[in-house]
Amino acid sequence: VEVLVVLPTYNEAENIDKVLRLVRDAVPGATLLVVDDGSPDGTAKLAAETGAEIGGVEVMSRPGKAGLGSAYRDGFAWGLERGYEAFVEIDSDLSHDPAAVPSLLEPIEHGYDVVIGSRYVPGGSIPAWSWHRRLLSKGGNLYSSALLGLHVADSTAGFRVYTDKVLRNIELGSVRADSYGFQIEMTYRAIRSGARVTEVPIRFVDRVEGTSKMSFYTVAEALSLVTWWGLKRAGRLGAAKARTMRRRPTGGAPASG
Ligand SMILES: Nc1nc2c(ncn2[C@@H]2O[C@H](COP(=O)(O)OP(=O)(O)O)[C@@H](O)[C@H]2O)c(=O)[nH]1
Ligand SMILES: [Mg+2]
Repeated sequence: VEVLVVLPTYNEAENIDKVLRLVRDAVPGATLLVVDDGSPDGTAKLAAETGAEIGGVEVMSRPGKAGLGSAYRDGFAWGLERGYEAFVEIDSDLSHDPAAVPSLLEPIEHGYDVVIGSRYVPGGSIPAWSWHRRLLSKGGNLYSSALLGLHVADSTAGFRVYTDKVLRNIELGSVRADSYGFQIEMTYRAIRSGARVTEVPIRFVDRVEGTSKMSFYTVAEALSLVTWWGLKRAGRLGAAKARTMRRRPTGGAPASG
């Protein structure tokens, strides 16, 4: 399959050269698309320079910081127009090991539509995070799974692969969340669209260079969106149940259709 690796960047000057080389080594045939939001530290220029050396690197320069979710939506749309078949999401800060990309692509060859690089399946790992950082990540995952019926251990993970088919099915243009909320929304939409989703274990490491762009706002956004989607889902499930009961007032033969 034709693989597009999308790397969103905002001020990743210290990481971009290394991550591009490692991704290129891991998936020699893939195209690497850097989606940069006018990083003041010159990330886009550095990406283009590395690209000139290693080949197969495209740089999309957007005018200002518009968020991770928006960067992926633009990157995916770019790739869909050009006929790519598998879309890899990976952070550009080396938290996700580029060498693991082939293990995420493998299930796609076996018919899966979405592959999540998971910290919370056997073999996966997270760094020595403080208890409150752990609680936030684990708690957020449990809350999302429970409210949205996801049956996924790591719905906030940002190391993944999607097929072109699933990206077309989920109506990318109307996805609205950013950051963690974006990952959860994509998971939820993919599952509702009937996609086959699987998780493969990954080792997540804390970034060494540069700083995190994660903020309290993005966590609050994810939390409120999940609650809102959960309420809508409960409403739909309740309405469906009421319909079934109206159709079968005596508890006789199951209603058809
Ligand atoms: N294009 C773009 N990339 C972003 C933006 N915010 C974060 N990123 C990138 O998304 C990836 C993950 O962000 P990071 O700050 O490491 O988040 P964390 O791992 O949750 O702390 C990194 O490659 C960032 O450079 C944004 O607004 N626009
Ligand atoms: Mg990071």
